[in-house]
Amino acid sequence: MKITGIEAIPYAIPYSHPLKFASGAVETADHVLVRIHTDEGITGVADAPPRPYTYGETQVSIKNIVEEVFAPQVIGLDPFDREKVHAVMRRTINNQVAKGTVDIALWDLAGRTLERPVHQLLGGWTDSMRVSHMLGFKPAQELLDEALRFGEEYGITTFKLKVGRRPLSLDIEACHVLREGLGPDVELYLDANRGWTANEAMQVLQQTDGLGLTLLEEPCDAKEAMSRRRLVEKSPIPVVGDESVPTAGDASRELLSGGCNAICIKTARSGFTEATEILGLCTGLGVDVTMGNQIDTQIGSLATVTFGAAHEATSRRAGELSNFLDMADDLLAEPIAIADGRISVRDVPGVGAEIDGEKLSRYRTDR
Ligand code: MUC
Ligand code: MG
Repeated sequence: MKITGIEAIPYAIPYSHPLKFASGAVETADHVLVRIHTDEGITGVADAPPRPYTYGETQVSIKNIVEEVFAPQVIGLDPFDREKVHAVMRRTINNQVAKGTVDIALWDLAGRTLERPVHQLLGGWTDSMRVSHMLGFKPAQELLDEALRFGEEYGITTFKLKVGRRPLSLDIEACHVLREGLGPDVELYLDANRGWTANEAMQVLQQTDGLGLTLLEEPCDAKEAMSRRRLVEKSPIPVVGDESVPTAGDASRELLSGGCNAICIKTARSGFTEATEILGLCTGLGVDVTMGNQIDTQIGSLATVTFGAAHEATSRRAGELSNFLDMADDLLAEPIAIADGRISVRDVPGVGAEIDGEKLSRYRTDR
């Protein structure tokens, strides 16, 4: 079997409810659909969500690196020789989302060829994940209303609150209002997207003590190595690395230097292959993992649940899988359903993302 071509198709779908957080905001899903074609007529597909404010990749840069740099070196290779494709991609540093998307498309291709679901090829642990919903910047009462609505409509009982605002009292108040309004049984954790200093994060932890928060994600820039290490040592809850750990090498550096003691795995920027390496590192060291969301479409969310449900360690905690609900539309032919707070994997060959051709024609921006 040979790879005959790679397409990177830019498209744009607006958000009905844009998400705001400390490092940016997403108003439109300016994503790239990657399709890897083969001489056997089987195609693998995956979605790339550029996040310029986080990783420096844009829709244009992802399209270019995939079509102009990776594709010419990868065409002609057997798609099952994944390590050879990775050797090509490793020569280029960074560009994690572009690389991750090519990797997921290769796994999708493998699943479709072998006629097996990819969650089984990866590990086959279970068939669904609990869903954690992300709450963006809003006044405290609106956050509570949103959480209550998601609890009622979808059965979701885990929420990640976006924090990192100044004055700190904005987020501290939001934590208190949410805990008061949601009761003790709902899981609440925080993600500051580097919005604070490590010492500010410490202050927030002190002033939210007793609220039962479970995790603190990316409180400050990982470059604040000394203060961050002090925060990790003193924090009563795990400090999760997210944008500081897109690769296995980054994860090992942050864990071993004490910059974090839990890891957020995102398939959008690590693919399935590097996510597997990161997961192995975490289980070996005995640190917790979460399955994160890069404000993914339904295609990206299917990839996350495919990886998350495949392994025991990634399915212990709720996965961040619900951001697609804030989009006005999606390319997926058969929409994802959230029932009783869970999303199921698809029992079909590959990752299960069938694309609606009419929608792709409507939303693609290159024609
Ligand atoms: C998150 O967990 O940080 C925000 C920016 C990004 O790249 O991902 C999101 C969610
Ligand atoms: Mg995060």
